[in-house]
Amino acid sequence: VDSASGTTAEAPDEGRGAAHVDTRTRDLAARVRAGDRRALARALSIVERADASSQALISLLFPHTGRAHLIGVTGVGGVGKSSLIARLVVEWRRRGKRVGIVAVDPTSAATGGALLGDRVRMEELFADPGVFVRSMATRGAGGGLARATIDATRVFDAAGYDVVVVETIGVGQDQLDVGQVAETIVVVEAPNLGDDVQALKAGLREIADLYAVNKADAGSADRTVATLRAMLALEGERDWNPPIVKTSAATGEGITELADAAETHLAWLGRERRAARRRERARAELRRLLEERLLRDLLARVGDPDLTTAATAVLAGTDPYRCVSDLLRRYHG
Ligand SMILES: Nc1nc2c(ncn2[C@@H]2O[C@H](COP(=O)(O)OP(=O)(O)OP(=O)(O)O)[C@@H](O)[C@H]2O)c(=O)[nH]1
Ligand SMILES: [Mg+2]
Repeated sequence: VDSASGTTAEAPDEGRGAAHVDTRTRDLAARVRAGDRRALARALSIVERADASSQALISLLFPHTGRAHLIGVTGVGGVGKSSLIARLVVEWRRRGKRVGIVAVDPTSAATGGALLGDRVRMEELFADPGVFVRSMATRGAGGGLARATIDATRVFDAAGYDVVVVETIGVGQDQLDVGQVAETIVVVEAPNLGDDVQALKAGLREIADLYAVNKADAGSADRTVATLRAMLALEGERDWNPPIVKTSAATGEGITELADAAETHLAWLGRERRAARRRERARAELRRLLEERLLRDLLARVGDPDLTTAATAVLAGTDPYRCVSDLLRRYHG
């Protein structure tokens, strides 16, 4: 029995909504909503496990979500995502917003001390009651990671955080697809030798709502901005033309503009586009959850003896596709 929620992983209380949730989980959810940081940390640990015990918690918190601005910050390794977020946090705090951060790359929050030396230190941010940083282990890559990250943003949202930032490398096989968790996606690029824009090569163009060309203090950012602009121009006018903001997490250049651009994007989204994006995310999540659930339920029914029998049939000459079809017919209708 899980100590936090009182439900067992083996017999999840799935599909019954929040009606049957035990008092300890109710108490935890209430404390999360009341802004209790220890409860928040605990709730995040529960959702990080992405197991059955997180479901009860989320069903209690879900009705209180939908207020936060969900911002994804993505870009290839080392472009300055964490450093930029640290700067943005200061700006958002100045604007009176509470900020929750989910760093999907486990090295991110952990290297907080290395962020631009002493300038903006994660520890200082940790000490601010209006900021909470949480890094997500990538061990549960794939569905588990997506689920844990989505639910972590829900926990922050229900806890009343105004801005919830998800830092991630972005798209890729065992990476979290940031579009699944964010409504405003900031793609961070850093100037590099040559004319290529790494974010574009990494397939981040389709998802970018804003571009930050970071490390402007280190030179040649103008060329990167020009290259990016030229590439975007080839695509012609769109409903929303992603602004390109030149930033430096080292000097603070462009941070106000970047925060403004994120707000402008949210305003542009408005109620309707926001709902449309939410619906798309819900569809993707539902599909993934269905896949997970169906697979688990089915595999729970097809027992080892069935597999042994089928394997014997394969050895006897029945092809494996046929055996699988037979098994599915038997157990799956
Ligand atoms: N000169 C300069 N260095 C920067 C800037 N932003 C970040 N850096 C440095 O670049 C390195 C990587 O910064 P991070 O913020 O950790 O980059 P990241 O994108 O979060 O990296 P990963 O999470 O590992 O993908 C660090 O040494 C930073 O100090 C900047 O604007 N100017
Ligand atoms: Mg980082």
